[in-house]
Amino acid sequence: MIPTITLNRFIRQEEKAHPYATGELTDLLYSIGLAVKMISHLVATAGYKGLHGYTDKVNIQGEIVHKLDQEADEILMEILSSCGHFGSLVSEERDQVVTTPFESKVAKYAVAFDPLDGSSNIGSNIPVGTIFTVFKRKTPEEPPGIDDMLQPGRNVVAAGYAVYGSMTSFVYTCGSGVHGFTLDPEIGEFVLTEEEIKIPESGSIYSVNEGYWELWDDKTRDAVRRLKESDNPLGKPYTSRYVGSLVSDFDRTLRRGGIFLHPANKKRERGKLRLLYECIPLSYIAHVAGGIGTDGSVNVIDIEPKSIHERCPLIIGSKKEVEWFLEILNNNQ
Ligand code: P6P
Repeated sequence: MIPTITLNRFIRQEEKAHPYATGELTDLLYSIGLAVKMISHLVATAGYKGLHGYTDKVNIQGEIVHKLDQEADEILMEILSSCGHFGSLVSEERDQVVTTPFESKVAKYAVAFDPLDGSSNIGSNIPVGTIFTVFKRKTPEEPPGIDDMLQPGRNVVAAGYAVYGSMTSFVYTCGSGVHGFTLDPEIGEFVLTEEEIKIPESGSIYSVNEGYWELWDDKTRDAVRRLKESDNPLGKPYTSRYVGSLVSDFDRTLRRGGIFLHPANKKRERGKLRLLYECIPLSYIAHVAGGIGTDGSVNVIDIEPKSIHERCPLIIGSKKEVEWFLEILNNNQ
């Protein structure tokens, strides 16, 4: 019988492995786990609660806000702003950084999240997810603000995501190992299912929306064409898989290897995905799991955000495929 190790118990065990841990990171991860469980229930029951469909709002991304985007954002904002550890909070759904009152009990951390990534898929029961990044605030003795968030991914103290699909899974890392959990709705707990997840050195799947073919530059087209033919690391055509929900496409890449990309194109020279709460957390997870995430030139975790909603091209997955793809983009092949 595999021992039932819940997320909270696992996080506590990780805390004990760090003699100088204060328990704050443990507590904030509990809060994130609670918010994710609440969003899982929200997503699972939204269909009959009239929560599919749109609000009358347009967010800073220029996207019509889904009712579920707003609900998930409110759950995360309420749980995380009240847990006492976050001074600054960024949500994909909010134009500005949200700060909590600057009191004597200093909130040491900052968090950025995409509350419900892929929500445009929700009506057709395609998995959606939550993605988060946690930083230590640069100047905790100062009032919180935007500077807390504009840090490169190498400064991440915790990153993770949830996938609300056939099961609700939760994957996170605090820098020493990437760990996976499954929500058991009967007991309301996330139970450990994989410890120390590693991205396979190489894979056999490529994942990209080829509808952008006409907008890509020639090198991107050349690399994608070669993935479909035999002049590539695999020596034969890769299998194509594309869900159109970042958490699903990344989660599959993390476990089975291969490459996912949402590259730059002629209409969006910095791509579609957001740096702070999509590309950095997933690239940090990929890095810890032995893979790599890049914007086509540099490792994503070396990029320092200049604004909280800036976009970033993303090429991520097994080192072998990503490095091969980079050589073509940078004309070494
Ligand atoms: P496209 C969903 O809207 C999202 O932000 C990600 O979840 C997903 O990877 C991407 O957009 C899909 O974009 O341009 O292929 O529809």
